[in-house]
Amino acid sequence: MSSSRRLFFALPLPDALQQQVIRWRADAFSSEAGRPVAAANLHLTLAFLGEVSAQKEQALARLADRIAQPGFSLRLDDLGHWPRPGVVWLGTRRAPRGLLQLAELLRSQAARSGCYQSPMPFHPHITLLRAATQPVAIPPTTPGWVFNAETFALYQSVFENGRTRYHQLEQWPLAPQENR
Ligand code: 3AM
Repeated sequence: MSSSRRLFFALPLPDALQQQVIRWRADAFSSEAGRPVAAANLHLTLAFLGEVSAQKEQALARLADRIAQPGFSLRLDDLGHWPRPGVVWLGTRRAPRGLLQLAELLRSQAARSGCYQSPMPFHPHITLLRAATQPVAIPPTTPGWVFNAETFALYQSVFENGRTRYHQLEQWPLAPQENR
């Protein structure tokens, strides 16, 4: 049996924000629009790693130990629909520099460790609905919550009993925010 696991780095959503998002989402989208992502699975992906061996996982986690990036805040004021992957997402019109730097660092460490990185530009987003392949009515505005990112985490994606679940394997603090 292979010991590799399907992994990614992401920002976890604080519990209170998870709850706000799912309450708002229930009103904002019709039930036919797509399959809602479970509250506990809401996250903002920083770097997708793919199938990773135990040895490479350890190496990437030890590199993450040395990251000393400051935390940052982002306003969740953008919404969109990508019909091809069938994703409805919540994002930001102005990605803070700290977010872009953290993603770039994790992606370049992943690439140097041999994890294929998509050439598509990084578009920070929180997936709200999946299997949204038909046209979706996107609300014109979002509640514009502010997401204070204070940690980032390594997740394993597990497909079991017909459902994908994300298990948080390890979490790292971001340094106190600058300019607050
Ligand atoms: O929920 P989001 O969209 O942020 O889309 C997958 C999900 O991100 C993404 O990794 C996250 C956890 O599964 N993902 C899956 N396969 C991918 C790939 N081949 C991928 N991202 C880039 N390349």
